[in-house]
Amino acid sequence: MNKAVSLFDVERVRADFPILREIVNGHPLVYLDNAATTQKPQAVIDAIVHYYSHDNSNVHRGAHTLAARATEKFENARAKVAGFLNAGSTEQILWTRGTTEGINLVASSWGRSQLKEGDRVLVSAMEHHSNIVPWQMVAEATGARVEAIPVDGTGTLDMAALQNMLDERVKMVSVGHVSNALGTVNPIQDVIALARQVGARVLIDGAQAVSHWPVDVQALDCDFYVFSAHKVFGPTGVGVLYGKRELLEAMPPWQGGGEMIERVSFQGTTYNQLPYKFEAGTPDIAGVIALGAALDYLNQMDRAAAVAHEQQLLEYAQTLARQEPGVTLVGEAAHKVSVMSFLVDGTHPNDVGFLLDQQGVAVRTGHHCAQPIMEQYGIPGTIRASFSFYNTMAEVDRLFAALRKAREFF
Ligand code: 7TS
Repeated sequence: MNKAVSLFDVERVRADFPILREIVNGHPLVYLDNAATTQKPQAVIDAIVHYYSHDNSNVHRGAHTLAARATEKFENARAKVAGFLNAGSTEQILWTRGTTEGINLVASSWGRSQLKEGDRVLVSAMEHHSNIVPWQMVAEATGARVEAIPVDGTGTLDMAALQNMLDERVKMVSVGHVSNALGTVNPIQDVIALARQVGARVLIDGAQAVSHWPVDVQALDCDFYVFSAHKVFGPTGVGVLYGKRELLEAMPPWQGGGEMIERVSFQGTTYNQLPYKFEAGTPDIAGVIALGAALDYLNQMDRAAAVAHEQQLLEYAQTLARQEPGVTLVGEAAHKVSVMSFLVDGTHPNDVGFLLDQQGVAVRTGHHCAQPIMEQYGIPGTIRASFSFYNTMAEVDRLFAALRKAREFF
């Protein structure tokens, strides 16, 4: 047995995730939809229950013990995220509702204040819609243009094309760290270095990366990095936007309301300091605290062993897929996370997804909010099995057994 696997006790890890014991349609659940959302360890569930049972209060406002307790835990979670990303300071960690809101915040605040007619924003052809549409909206408002960096048939970003596209009119390069539809890991360090040569800013959509390995925003030297708590074993409704301090300082507030102000009067309002300038209204306090618990959970894990286990799941699944008659992989970049998109001859992905679900196997089917790359490949969508460290080789076998059974219906 490989050393990495022997270091990783998958059964012990599975015991931490109560939902993995669920029976679905009469079968033990095989959860292979981790790119859509990850499951939550008991520690995260406990953090939410504990917060509402013992600490519930509004943050930064009350003059009482519970408010102080809630505020301390809330800000402590911000420090955990700063550590998780190796950000320079906690003031550079802003709470959002998720990746989508983080990108919208940057597109609206930075984009509307910085972009003008003729400016160019580059995104990759395999982006999630949430890293395309906010830029199209700001382009419409400012006269800037959104252009796609080409992606080849294997799902690999065309770096030579990117180099050719770059000129001084490119003001933003916004790319995913990892493609949710294909699993491709993009060479973002190289993307950032190229963008720097023309003075462009870089936003990295980390939604699909943070569940696999630690990220160091200072080493990357990106301008913005965004992710969602629910994709990193935390709750839905919370996300993180990291930004370089000088950019965040210069950006106008996005939403107005409580918390984001210094002083309000009808003569003129002044704004709060970072990070509160961008945090109008009561946040998802329990969610933020539970994200902190999710990061604690990850930090006590051997993450190198976890990702090695995921890579073994991917390799095994892709090997079986290549041997399976009528199955075609979609996305075979050299560097991938444990996401396997595929097609089955003579079937529609949605029908296959339904038949897998009947056998307790949860996958996602469709365009995965990445319609442009599906259109480029001339397909309506794919069947996507996305593996996390709590999945097993036996579950990969269950996927293929269920697939063979599903095919009997066609
Ligand atoms: N960016 C990427 C790369 C994503 O994978 C997703 C969600 C988002 C942005 C949006 O994240 P949200 O938390 O704001 O919704 N991706 C998926 C998926 O692949 N299946 O369901 C959601």
